[in-house]
Amino acid sequence: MSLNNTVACPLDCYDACEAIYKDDKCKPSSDHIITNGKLCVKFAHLLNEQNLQSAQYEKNDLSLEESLVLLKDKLEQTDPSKVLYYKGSGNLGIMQSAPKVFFDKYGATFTKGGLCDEIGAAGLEQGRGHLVNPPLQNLLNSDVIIVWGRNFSITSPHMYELVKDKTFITIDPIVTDIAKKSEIHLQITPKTDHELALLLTRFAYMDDMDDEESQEAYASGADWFFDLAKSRPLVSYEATIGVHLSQIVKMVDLIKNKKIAIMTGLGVQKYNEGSQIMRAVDSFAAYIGVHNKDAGGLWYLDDSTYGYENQFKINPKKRVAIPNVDFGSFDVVFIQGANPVVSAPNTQRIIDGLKNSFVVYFGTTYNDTCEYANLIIPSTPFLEKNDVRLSYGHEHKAISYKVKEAQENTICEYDFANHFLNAFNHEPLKPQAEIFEYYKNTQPSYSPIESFEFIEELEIDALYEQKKEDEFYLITSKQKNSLNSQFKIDNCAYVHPSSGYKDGDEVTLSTSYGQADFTMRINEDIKEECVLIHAGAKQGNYLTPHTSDEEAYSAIYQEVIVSIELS
Ligand SMILES: Nc1nc2c(c(=O)[nH]1)N[C@H]1C(S)=C(S)[C@@H](COP(=O)(O)OP(=O)(O)OC[C@H]3O[C@@H](n4cnc5c(=O)[nH]c(N)nc54)[C@H](O)[C@@H]3O)O[C@H]1N2
Ligand SMILES: Nc1nc2c(c(=O)[nH]1)N[C@H]1C(S)=C(S)[C@@H](COP(=O)(O)OP(=O)(O)OC[C@H]3O[C@@H](n4cnc5c(=O)[nH]c(N)nc54)[C@H](O)[C@@H]3O)O[C@H]1N2
Ligand SMILES: [Mo]
Repeated sequence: MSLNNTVACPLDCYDACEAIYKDDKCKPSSDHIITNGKLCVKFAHLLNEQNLQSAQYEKNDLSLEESLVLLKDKLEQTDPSKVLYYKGSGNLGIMQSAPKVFFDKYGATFTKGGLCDEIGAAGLEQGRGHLVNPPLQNLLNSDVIIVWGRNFSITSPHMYELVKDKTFITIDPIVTDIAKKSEIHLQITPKTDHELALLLTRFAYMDDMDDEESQEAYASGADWFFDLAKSRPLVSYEATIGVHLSQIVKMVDLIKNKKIAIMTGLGVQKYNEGSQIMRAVDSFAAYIGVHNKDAGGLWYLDDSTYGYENQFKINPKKRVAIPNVDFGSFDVVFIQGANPVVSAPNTQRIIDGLKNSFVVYFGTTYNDTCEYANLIIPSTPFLEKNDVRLSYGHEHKAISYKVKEAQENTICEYDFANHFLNAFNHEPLKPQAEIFEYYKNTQPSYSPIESFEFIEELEIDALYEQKKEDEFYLITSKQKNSLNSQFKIDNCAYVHPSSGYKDGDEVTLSTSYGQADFTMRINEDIKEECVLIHAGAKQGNYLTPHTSDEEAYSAIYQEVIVSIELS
């Protein structure tokens, strides 16, 4: 065991904190700039998790060794292309990628796209080639922070803590925690952020805020983008976006001549044309010259491995899009660190598919998906394995040393990969210490945006044109005390008092994809005509589409209209 005693929070979160392990306890690190001497409630929940103690086959305990033999036999008997490798984001340490190398060499089918940020990432990459957040120092140097489709203080509480005294503007259909702390809150109609970006561009132009100098330095197509912004009468935006022009004037006043940070999140992109929407937001940012300065910039969930050489390179022959993967069409489904029964879209379809396949679950806890697993292999919990945690929110990494002996009957992802590489006569991975040291010691330098192309046309079907008066937009976003489907889950549906429902009403929600029962909660913070169901709610994804967006093979959780009936 190493004398080094830092551990990295493995949870899927912008913050990626570091703790010090001492006397059987985790204390927050004060040296890690993001953690800054505090840990959050989700980390505390993680430490209290009931981890899997034993492998299981058809709900009966067996030894780890027996479970690995069983899996080997099963893989030998199956046509590799009929084996699906499905990885979630239960742990974001880099060692989680080790099993990919085995499944690639074996010839399994992989997934493509994602359930998270991939749509927005595609939009940003189209405009600027790569996806790298500005340095954290730029955020600290900014004057005004525009929080755009992100629940900043809840989903990245540590990053928020570092800048909480700045001036905030929030763009969100919900009166979020950060909206309450903001100078201005634009309570926008869902899926109209591209329209808002165009409207802001118009006002910025009128206020001489277009930054021609920086546009010339690295961008092309600003004129086309401005033409797009001009193509509609100003007042027509009020009705569709649901925001008064006076608020836009106020916002433009507040950001003029200021160093602006734009913190974008998943909210703008959970739609079929989410990549276009995100690119429109980024184009507004480029128009007013937010990029490539030493203060401010635009942040999203970035490619945290940018600048590193991938130590787990793969080249799968076949991939299937993750939102509409049909588990039932595979003979074996291997699920690692994911809980698709709650987190993936169209729950009924997921369950039907899992029932028709041999399901192997490789994870740390017994989750909803384990109910449908034929074989469960316990993964070693994070305190018992070496790892490096990169962040998609900022450039600071966290190092995780093995601080406890691994529990018997568990196996870590690296050892799992090598075990099967060996069993199938493939070359082993590089030594784990070498991979660990590489990620620990490599520090890619910041890559600014080299060239930027403004979005020049937008083809987006509005949800407001499809929604009937008595129907609702679906908002599904994160909750404070849970991490996706893990920990403390709130299963209710929230609506505005104007909906006419009463607190505690039992209702059935339906969409063209499915239906489910909920208890209603009435809350002034919800925009009228919206229904909020948190990520991780057991029933939420019975309502969501199992179709991919137009660009990134990724899930479009909010591309639905909801009907509500008292049950
Ligand atoms: N506490 C907690 N923290 C987390 C997580 C968690 O589960 N719990 N999950 C982690 C993960 S996996 C991720 S990917 C990140 C995501 O973190 P965020 O990017 O903050 O994502 P969400 O919470 O899904 O939604 C962001 C906001 O978008 C708003 N929104 C919805 N629709 C629209 C729209 O059309 N336009 C605009 N402008 N806003 C809209 C929602 O009301 C919500 O406030 O958080 C990470 N951090
Ligand atoms: N309705 C709706 N659905 C959503 C979202 C939403 O906003 N709304 N958000 C989406 C987003 S952004 C994301 S990222 C996905 C997340 O979806 P998933 O990736 O499926 O994540 P979780 O549901 O948190 O399940 C993670 C599981 O990982 C396991 N695990 C934890 N640590 C380890 C480990 O060290 N090793 C292994 N092998 N397993 C481990 C735990 O058993 C846990 O149950 O959900 C998506 N689903
Ligand atoms: Mo995510």
